[in-house]
Amino acid sequence: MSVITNIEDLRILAQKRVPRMFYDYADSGSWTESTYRANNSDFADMKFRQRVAVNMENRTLATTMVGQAVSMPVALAPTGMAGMQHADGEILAAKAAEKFGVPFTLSTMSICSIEDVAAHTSKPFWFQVYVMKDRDFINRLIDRAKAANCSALVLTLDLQILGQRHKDLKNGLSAPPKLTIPNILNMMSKPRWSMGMLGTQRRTFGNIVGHASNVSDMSSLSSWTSQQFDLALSWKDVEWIKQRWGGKLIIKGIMDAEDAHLAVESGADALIVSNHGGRQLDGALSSIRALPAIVDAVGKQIEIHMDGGIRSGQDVIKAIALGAKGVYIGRPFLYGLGAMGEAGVTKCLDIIRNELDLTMAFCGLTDVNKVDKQILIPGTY
Ligand code: HOC
Repeated sequence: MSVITNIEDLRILAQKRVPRMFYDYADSGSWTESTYRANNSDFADMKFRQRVAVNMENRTLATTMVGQAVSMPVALAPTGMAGMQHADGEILAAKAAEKFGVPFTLSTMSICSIEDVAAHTSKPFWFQVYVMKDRDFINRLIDRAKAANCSALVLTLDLQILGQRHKDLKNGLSAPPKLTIPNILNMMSKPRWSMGMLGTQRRTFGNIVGHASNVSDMSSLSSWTSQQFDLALSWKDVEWIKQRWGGKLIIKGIMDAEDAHLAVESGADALIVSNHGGRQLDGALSSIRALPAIVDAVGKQIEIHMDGGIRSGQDVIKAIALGAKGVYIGRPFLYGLGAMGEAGVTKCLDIIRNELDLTMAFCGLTDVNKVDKQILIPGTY
């Protein structure tokens, strides 16, 4: 690969450099992957109004997400096992995000722990939790996130059961990978990745193994998930977590206006319109198609974020135009991480920032806070 100019270039490089099991884990959806594909393709149907002879000087992308200053309305999404795309992946991504002035969200299912990331960064990052049966473990995670000075908690509500992902089952996904002959051969064909992993101690779930009293073996992820995640999750648990955490709470996985109203009632500060990157309910609407109804329902009461399918700054500005205050990118930064470590995440953010900035100017605006539906052609969104 010569010059990297877009997110697809990073994806191609990551696919070459990351072992198949972990590349596939990041870059797949559930069942037929129809929602996974629609998340991105539905953006392409939306068209911009091009404006000319408008003063394009002094443009700004700076705004806020849950009251916190961000250099552009983009956060890094919580993504499981980022530390398997590249050794120390969560630390590297958090460092790139910090330098860029955008939030990094550490997943509970990360390889590097909350403490690992806190030790290598100097600004607050965000932390993501699920509702697991073991409430003491959630209490301990919340205490650890507070001790690490995390400035927002993201609560995922759409993963109490795991959507079936064919590739993960076929690849026998586990972290660290099981040392079968096919896995060893595949890892040997990825020398940069393998050398990095040999140079780090962080090869399994740092927030969980050694911290949750009932967990010693994470080798079968899907059976672990089905044992640990609480199927009886209710909005009472959300209220409990809000009260236990006491800080900014962002609820992730809202796709329905009725649930959006309940999220408002639970006391959350923001919600994320999300179908988990098309990894859970295959056949659900794309996030960008679900966004307008949720903005109409509760947009005046709660801050609305979205994720799913964003591969460019053009996609970011379309989501902002439809009422999102901020968006999250998952796969784009994982591609960057797998391709080139911290430099790849920085490259990803740089690409998205430039595309967002130039597209805003082409649409005749200079301040991202002024972006609304006026930049889109009616009938295309
Ligand atoms: C297989 C690991 O959000 C995902 C993540 C984390 C899932 C936890 C179980 O894969 O979509």
